[in-house]
Amino acid sequence: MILALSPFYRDTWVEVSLTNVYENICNMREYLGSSTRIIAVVKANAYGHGDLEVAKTAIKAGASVLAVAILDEALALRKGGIAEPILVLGVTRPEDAVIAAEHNISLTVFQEDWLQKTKGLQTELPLNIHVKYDTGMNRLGAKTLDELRRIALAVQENPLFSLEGLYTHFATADEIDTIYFDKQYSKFVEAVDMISSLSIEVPIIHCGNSATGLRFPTKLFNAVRMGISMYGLSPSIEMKNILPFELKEAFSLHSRLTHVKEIKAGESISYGATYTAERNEWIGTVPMGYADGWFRRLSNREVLINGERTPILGRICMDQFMIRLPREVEIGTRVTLIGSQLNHTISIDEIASELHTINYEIPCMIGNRVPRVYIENNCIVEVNNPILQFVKQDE
Ligand code: PMH
Repeated sequence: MILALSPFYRDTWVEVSLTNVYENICNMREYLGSSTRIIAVVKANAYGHGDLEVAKTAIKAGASVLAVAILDEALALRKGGIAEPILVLGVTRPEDAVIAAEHNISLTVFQEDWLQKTKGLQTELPLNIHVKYDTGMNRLGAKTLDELRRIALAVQENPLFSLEGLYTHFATADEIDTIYFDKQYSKFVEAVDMISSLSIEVPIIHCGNSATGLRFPTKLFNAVRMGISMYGLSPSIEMKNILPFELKEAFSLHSRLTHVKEIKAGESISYGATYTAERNEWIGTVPMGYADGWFRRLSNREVLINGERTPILGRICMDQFMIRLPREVEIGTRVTLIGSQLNHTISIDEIASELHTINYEIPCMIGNRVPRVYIENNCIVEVNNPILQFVKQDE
C-alpha cells in the first residue's frame, strides 16, 4: 500500500525498514508479556528514522504510548494525526502547559514551583502528568522522597491535573556492573511504596529504557520506555552478547555514483590534496557529504559497491566525497554507506566505533537533506523528503 510519496531529486537516501521496527516491538512485547505496556520513544525524529512513520508502526505493533523530548515534537505528532497518548520526557515551560492540555499531551513534572505557576491553568481540560523522581541520573526529577510526596499530593489535589504516571530513568542499565543500577532501582521502589502508602493511584509506573527491558524484565513495574532497541540496535556493545532476542537494524544509508573517471599515478584527490594515487585508478564520486551528517572524520572509512568494500579517498566535502572503484563501474551504481550488499555489512556500530561514539548518535546525525524511504515487506510504502515538505507548508 502506498501511503504517501514526496519526491526527491538526489541520489542519496536512507532506507528505514518498518518491518524490522514492527518485529522488534512485537518481540519485546512477547518477551515482556501483556502486563507491560510499551512506551515507544520517538524523540529526535525517532532517533533520525522519522517520527510519524515510526510512531504509526509502533502503534500497529502494540505500543500504547509515545514519548518525545519536547512539546514541539508532541505537537508535530498530533498534527500528523496521532491520537494515542504522548508523553513529553523533558521539561515544558509552565506557560505552555495549556497547549499540552488542549492537545491531550502528558507532561513530565517534578518542580513545586512549576505546579504553583500552573495552578490556575486556563483550560477546562485536565493536564496529564507523569511525576519524575531522580534516583541517580541527576538530570531531571525530584531529589528527595519528601519533595516527591509534596509534588504528588499537589498534583492529586488540583482537579485540573490528572496524575497519570510516576517514573525515573537509569544511568547504567546497559553496563554489565549492576551496582549503580541496583541502587537506583531500590530508590525507585521506595518511591513507589511511599506513593502507594498515601493511597494515591498511579496508572503507569515506569523506570526502564531498552537495556532495562532486555536485561531486567521483572523490574519494569507496568511499562517500558523502548527506544534504541525498537530501531534494532543494542543499548551498548557489552549487551550485544546477552540480548534475549535478535534485534533487527532498521536504518540503512545509500547513494549512487554521480561521476566515474580514471586518474593517473601522481594525481591527488579532494581538498588539501591529502590522497595521491600511486598508480592509475578508477574513482567514483558519491553525492553525500558532511552537511548531510557524513562527517569529515569518516574520510578513512569504507563503503560498499557491487558487494565489495572500498575506501573513501581524500577528504569528505560538504556535499560529496570520492571512493576508489575496484574497476570501471557505471554511473548510477549503488553505494551503501550503512547496510548490506551481498555478503558484506557496514553496521551502525562500526561507524559509531570509528567516530568514538555510541550507535544512538549515528542515525540522529544523518540530516534533513537526506530523504527517508520506508520499506515494508520489501516494498516502498512511503517516502519522506523533509526539504520539499517544508516548501509545501510555506506555500
Ligand atoms: N527514557 C528516557 C527518559 C530517555 O531519555 C531515553 C533515551 C529513553 C527512555 C529510551 O532509552 P533507550 O533508547 O536506551 O531505550 N534518551 C537518551 C538520551 O537522552 N541520550 O541518549 C539516549
